[in-house]
Amino acid sequence: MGMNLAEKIIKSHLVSGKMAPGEDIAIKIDQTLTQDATGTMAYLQFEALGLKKVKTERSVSYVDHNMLQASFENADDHIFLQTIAAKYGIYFSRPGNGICHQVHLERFGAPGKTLLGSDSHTPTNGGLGMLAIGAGGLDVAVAMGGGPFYLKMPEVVNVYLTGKLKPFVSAKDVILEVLRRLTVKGGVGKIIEYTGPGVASLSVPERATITNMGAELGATTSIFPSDARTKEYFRLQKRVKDYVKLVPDKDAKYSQVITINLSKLEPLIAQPHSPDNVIEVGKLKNVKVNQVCVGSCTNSSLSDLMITARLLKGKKVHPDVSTTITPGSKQVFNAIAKNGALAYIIASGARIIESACGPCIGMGQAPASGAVSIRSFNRNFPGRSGTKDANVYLASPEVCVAAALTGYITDPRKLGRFPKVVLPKKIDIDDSGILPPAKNPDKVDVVRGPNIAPLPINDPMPVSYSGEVLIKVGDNITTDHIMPAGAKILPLRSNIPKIAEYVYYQVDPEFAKRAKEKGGGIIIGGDNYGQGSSREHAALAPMYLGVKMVAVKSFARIHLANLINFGILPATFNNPADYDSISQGDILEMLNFKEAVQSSDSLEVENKKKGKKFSLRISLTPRQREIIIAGGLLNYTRAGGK
Ligand code: MIC
Ligand code: SF4
Repeated sequence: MGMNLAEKIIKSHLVSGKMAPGEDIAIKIDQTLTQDATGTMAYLQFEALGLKKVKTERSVSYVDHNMLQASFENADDHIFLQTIAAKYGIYFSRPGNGICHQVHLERFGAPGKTLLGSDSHTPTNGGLGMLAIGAGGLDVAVAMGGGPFYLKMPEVVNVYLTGKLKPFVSAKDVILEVLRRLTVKGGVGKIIEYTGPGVASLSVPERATITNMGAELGATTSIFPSDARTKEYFRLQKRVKDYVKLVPDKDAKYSQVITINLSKLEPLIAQPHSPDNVIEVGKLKNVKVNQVCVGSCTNSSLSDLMITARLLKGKKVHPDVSTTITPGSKQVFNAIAKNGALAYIIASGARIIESACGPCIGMGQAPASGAVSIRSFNRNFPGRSGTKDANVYLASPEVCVAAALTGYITDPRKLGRFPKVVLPKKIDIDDSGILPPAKNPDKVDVVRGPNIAPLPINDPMPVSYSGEVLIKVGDNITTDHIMPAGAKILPLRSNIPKIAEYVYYQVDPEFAKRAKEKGGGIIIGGDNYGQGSSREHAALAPMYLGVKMVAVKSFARIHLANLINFGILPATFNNPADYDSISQGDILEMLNFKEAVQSSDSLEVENKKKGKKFSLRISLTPRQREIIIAGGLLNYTRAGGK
């Protein structure tokens, strides 16, 4: 029987398990990437494994998130990351070199290889036929140490593309359409594989926009074939040697087929506060815009910036709109500087930001109170921009420019004719921003400033447990709710005791205080709990506060793995009425806590306050059960667990 693309790559990397959807498998990881906000923990964890050097084909450490240096913290992190990379055989992409996913696509991604990254948008590199998966930092640390990555064999869903995008309709609209159809939880347990005659009309950066924002579907990853367009991209990047053709077999099977006719797509926009809240731009009337931001790992490629510049050429941004433009990498920045496109942007009155995540993660450019912000980014969760009551919309660079010029959400087709954008056949390739590892690692001292706190270690699981419900939340809770980022909190990523003060800060500022007073406890949640970012701090910081169990209706993939990695028991409700019956402050007693994890799929719970008994479901592999009993993956690995 023929194989699809995802199956082909998984098969050639399979370490254990059966490739049937839902089965537990382990795959070999060829490359890893980290970024600074998750990287400091990942490298402390790698260090704790006690190895001399990474065992991957290529591991790269990027600095792109914590770029504001308002105090010593971020600078401390950068020096730590640079020195630890040099010591352990890791390439180091310096601050200013660009956003991890964009730079990895340009310089390291390779068709047919596997990539594990401590960032949920790692699937960006699926745009060039790579199996690229986001994970928590500890999973990435283990992969750097040569360990396989464990996951459930996903179903493979086919998005079959026909036709060709019309002017002013772009790759962003393709993924917004997929989000509209599948929703933010529609991709859980799935790989989204793009095929069909429409694929050839999309360049690698356009494909990467689509695979990038596939993260918002909750998908394990998204992938495109590697074809003539891929080869063209490798030629531009002067690394044709990394190109291999990779296409699905003609008789490949998929669990579901979704057809999208590119010719029929309209400019789309995701409304506040979820990436799947999608509507045609033309349907929104009289929405006044205060801020526009073009950039982020979704839409900051050379073609995105060239289109933005050409649409701005000879025009001025509206006086009421604060407009920022971020090139995704130094390569893109340099190219637009050399070909003059940057001059059009500057002359338009837009503000240029250095190549980094910036406003996407609330590192600067927080909108004004109650403002409307249109962004070419991938997430518009409440408060993520840094302003709690801002209304953030997500759209293509074309839609962003239309809003910047007119001051209203506007269908970009009203801007007139689509400019002819000719992309250069040649660009400067300059890897001086990527430092190779040291030739003499023994001579490198890892520099640890005061912002680098030691790793907290969890205790093994208790035999029985009785704890208070510290908080009860609803559906689609994001890791931005659980462990917010932004300019104030993100710099504390290397310091768990400090960052733990901010768990659930936006939702309930008293949470951390209460958790400490009660000596830990339990979190109750709804469906798709923990969607969004890969940040393991959303598990690690609750662990530090003594959270022992998170019981919800269903979990998002990466957060579930992170809870297990840090020894917090993830359990699910058998019955929605049990969820309904629980309130914050209830005491839940589980006399067979450890025994259930050892050997059962069911955990008996008594709600002491309500005098009610019910059971929770435990769906864990034998290995995951051992990890939780040990108090987390680090304890488990140190004790010789594989
Ligand atoms: C994000 O887009 O939410 C982040 C910030 O890149 C995160 C990683 C992090 O929280 O450090 C992600 O996507 O995984
Ligand atoms: Fe950075 Fe935003 Fe991309 Fe996350 S989504 S990696 S914060 S640009």
